[in-house]
Amino acid sequence: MPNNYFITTPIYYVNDIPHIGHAYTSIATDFIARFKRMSGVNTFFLTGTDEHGQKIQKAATKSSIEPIALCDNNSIKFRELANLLNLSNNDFIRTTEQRHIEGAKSLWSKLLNNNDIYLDNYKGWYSVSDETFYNEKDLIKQSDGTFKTFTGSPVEWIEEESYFFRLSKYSDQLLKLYNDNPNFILPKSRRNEVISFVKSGLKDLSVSRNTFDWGIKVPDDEKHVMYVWLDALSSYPNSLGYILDKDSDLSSYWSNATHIVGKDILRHHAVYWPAFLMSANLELPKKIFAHGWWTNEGNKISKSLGNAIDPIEIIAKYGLDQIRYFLLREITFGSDGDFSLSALKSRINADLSNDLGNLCQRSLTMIVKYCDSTVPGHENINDVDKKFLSKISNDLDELSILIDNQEINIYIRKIWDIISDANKYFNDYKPWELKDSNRLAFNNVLYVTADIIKQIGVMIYPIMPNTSEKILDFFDIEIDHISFELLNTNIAKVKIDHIKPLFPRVE
Ligand code: ME8
Repeated sequence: MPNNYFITTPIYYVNDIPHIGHAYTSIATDFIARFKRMSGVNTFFLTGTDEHGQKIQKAATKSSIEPIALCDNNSIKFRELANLLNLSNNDFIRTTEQRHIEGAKSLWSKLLNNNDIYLDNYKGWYSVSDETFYNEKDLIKQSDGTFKTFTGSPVEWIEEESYFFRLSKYSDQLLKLYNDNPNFILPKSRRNEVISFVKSGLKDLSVSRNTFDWGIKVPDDEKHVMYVWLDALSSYPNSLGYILDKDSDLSSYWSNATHIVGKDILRHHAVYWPAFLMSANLELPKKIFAHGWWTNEGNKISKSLGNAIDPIEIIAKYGLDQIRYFLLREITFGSDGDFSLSALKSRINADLSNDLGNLCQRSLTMIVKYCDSTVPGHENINDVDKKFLSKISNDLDELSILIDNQEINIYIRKIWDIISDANKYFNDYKPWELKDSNRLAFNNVLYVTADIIKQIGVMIYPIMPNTSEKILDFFDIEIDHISFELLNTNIAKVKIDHIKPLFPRVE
């Protein structure tokens, strides 16, 4: 089996501009993609935009423009955000692209050929904001008698002719899938929610709409457009050309696919999506990971509250790597968390400026000042130092397991434990007291500290690629082909000619 790995973010709706929640999912996915590539895995990372459906059509009407014009305008903003976030994505798919439309239609035909699609009438609740059909029992009744969804969105009652997918037929197969593959849905708490949902009884799913026309036309019945989720989910394999051609150049990536999503859209990915693929006789993804929800200073982030955090603004103010670090470090990946400026500033000042920045600054400046800018040799290294320097290499397997379980913040904590050990090492040996009295010991402390800084530079690459590049550049190491091999690069006698502060403190 080829050493391939496919990882995706959700494809984001273009009814509005991106906010911090989108940036979060993308950064976390980028972290995993970069880590996998460093581990020598051929990684294909997909992101993109979801451009059909009633929500987009309504937003376009509101702005008095054609839906495609709205899509073009806002899709570019998501693409620009991907650049700004320094995402290492291999593809950016738009659901208005022909390659996607053909793949989505082909998926529909496969479901139809398997006799899983039939025409009937839908009568029930629909949330345009979530683009989701809801059973009344899954809605929250408010004091004024109206209903809202668990995501807080309003619902409307709709009645229209619709094609249905025989979702109910797949209940047992889905439960078997979850049972046979305990890591198919992570984290575990969310897996349990999905299992309860399926066990509570699946109804057939409406998979077309005919009261508006902004979507992919149903093959052979142009009065209907495909339900936007059936359309959108197929974008993942369509990026690889897999639905149209299982033997396409990139199709083999599909056999090892991981979808990173927010908890709001887990049901679509963990229930509808595998059922569609089972019906179409296509391979299933290997893992669906649902992360938690960010609030802003304790409040739900929503357009109506006017409190959406603009990633462009916050990055301009605090720096990209600072924001990447904060988002990945602040909360357990999978749990909810709160975005507060005080927490952001304290992470920047304590973890980045003090712990990492000062470690580099004070130790490497000593090399520049007292060692003719040259990293000392390691002739005097003792067993205790050797053990310290081999810690990261020895822990690599354990760190990889953390990433396979999506435990990103624990990975970061472990790297910061090493930074703290390095600071302690430097403080305990007090090289400033040794520089005249014991040159051998002085050189040794500076060598060991510089080497551990180099290793930290390698390990922070998935978190903060720009900072990683800056640190490795101190030692003249280029990161074009970054891999864990760089942990072993010998830096003795390397010339260091410029030490720039990494993270200015913030007020
Ligand atoms: O659902 N906290 O697109 P979308 C954390 N087009 N993550 C958040 C967040 C928050 N407050 N707000 C949004 C869609 N997200 C569909 C997906 S995939 C085939 C189709 C992130 O623009 C999170 O990943 O509404 C969430 O699942 C996603 O943005 C929803 O993006």
